[in-house]
Amino acid sequence: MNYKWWKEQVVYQIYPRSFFDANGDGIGDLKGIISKLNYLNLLGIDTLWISPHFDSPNDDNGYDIRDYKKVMEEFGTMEDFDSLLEECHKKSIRLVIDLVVNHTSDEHNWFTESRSSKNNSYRDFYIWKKGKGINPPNNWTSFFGGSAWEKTNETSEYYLHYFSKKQPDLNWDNDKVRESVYELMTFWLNKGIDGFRMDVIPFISKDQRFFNMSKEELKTPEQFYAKGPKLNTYLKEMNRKVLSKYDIFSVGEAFGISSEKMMTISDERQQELDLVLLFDIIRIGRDDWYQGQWKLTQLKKLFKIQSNTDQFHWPTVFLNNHDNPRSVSKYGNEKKYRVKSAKLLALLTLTQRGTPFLYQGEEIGMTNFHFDNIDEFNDLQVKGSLQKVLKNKINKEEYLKHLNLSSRDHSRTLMQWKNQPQGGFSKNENAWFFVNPNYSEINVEDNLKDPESVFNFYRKIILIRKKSKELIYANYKDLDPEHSQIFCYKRLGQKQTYLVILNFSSDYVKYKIPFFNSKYHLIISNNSDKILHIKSNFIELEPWDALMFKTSNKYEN
Ligand code: TEU
Ligand code: CA
Repeated sequence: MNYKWWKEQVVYQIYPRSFFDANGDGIGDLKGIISKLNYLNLLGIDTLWISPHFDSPNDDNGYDIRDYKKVMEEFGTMEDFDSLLEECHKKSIRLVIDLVVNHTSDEHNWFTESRSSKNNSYRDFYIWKKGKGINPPNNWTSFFGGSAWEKTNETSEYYLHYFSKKQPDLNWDNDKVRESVYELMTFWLNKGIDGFRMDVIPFISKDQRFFNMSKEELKTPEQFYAKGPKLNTYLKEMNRKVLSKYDIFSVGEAFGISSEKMMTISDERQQELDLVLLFDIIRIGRDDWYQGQWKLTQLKKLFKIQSNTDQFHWPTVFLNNHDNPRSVSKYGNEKKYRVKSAKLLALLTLTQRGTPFLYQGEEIGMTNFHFDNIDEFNDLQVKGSLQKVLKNKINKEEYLKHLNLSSRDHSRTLMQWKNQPQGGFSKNENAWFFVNPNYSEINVEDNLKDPESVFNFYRKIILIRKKSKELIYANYKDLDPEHSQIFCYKRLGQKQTYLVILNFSSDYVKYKIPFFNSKYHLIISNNSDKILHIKSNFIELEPWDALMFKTSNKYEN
């Protein structure tokens, strides 16, 4: 096993727009992040990843970049960024930024040049094709609704956009595009940032045949787009020319790729990316906006796949991000057992094999928001998909019901700091987005005061992790893959073994622990630390109980 700092860290993702508004204009900002660094330090996280902070017209909240070397005005200035970096480093927090280079904004000057004429020197920065009669060049679709092609008046050709039409895809087959990307990466690296989270990185290489997708492929375009022939080549080049020259880490968002492909991208011997954010777990039961049922046995299977990778791979573990619903609402019980199940999910995330990525608000058990109406959503994907939904004869109520389970906006409501208007996020009554009305019960201030809070539970486990490299690097073994309510696994270290038992249900369960050992002692639980030793291999589990035991390996087997 290769020891690396980025395997041992706990990452915390911030969506700056919703985190904290320091200047009272109703939009979160960089100064807001700076003012909360003590809070993050207390939680014990090592690395911050901030969602895009660059100049943007905000068609997709910053994932459409107009100028890669300028800070979004609403978020502050370059001086603010520099002091954020400095303050993070003073507190030994690493800062990772979002690299969005599959596409730019259509307002980026590369694109305004590119669209202006066929012989402009930036023409080939993007992908331009002639239409087929009155139709676009092929049947590729955009994730935000409709065709992935948009025609412009200037030259009557179409450009490709996998996301909104304000997010034209860059042409990575053009050497100058790749050089420009490496140059902007170097700009930020020379400031001293500690790494990149790479947005939809599997999509950068396009299949140059531009064939139509088959009916099957149209169902999951992300899998098709992620199969571009030169992905590995370009990542190797990027690594050689840029990444390898700095002591940083890279994590690729891997929407659309299988766990097998993930293995090629994050294989240490291949020198491409360090880590990959695989989507299988976070998308369990999902089909686009549709959230179906899922089973614990399926979830366990997915953890098993990513945790049992060989020594050349290091997985990531995350149950939340800015594109997905709140974990306690999806995997836990957001009502009666909210606190307990949020703690269970904390124990799961922080004791699996891999680098954990937490998302703002998760550490206090924030829940999904309830939307009454489709017009209440901010996310452009909601309106973008509406046409398709209606065309497929699904009524609006059905769509809304699923959006209330699956929408990206659940994670984008305001961070809940205090029992105050706007949840203490802003002094401005007109913040850019909703605050969940449950901020009166769920907020940071109350969490800090209560020793039994979700926050303090996260803090405790993070501390346990920090003190034990053994736990971090231990092997993973699912002891009971077929049980429908209990997730029971071991982490087998060199000298110590950890046993984790999670009751993923609101039932009382009498459980027989497989491979019992009487020397196990409890090191943390979400049930007032009642059970200190397991006396027999039968254990009475209460709803959403989560326990971790430890033993010395001399008692194992
Ligand atoms: O998202 C990748 C992505 O395609 C999905 O996770 C996305 O949420 C979409 O809804 C799939 O249906 C990344 C960013 O995380 C996301 O916020 C951006 O909107 C997207 O890329 C485009 O940059
Ligand atoms: Ca602000």
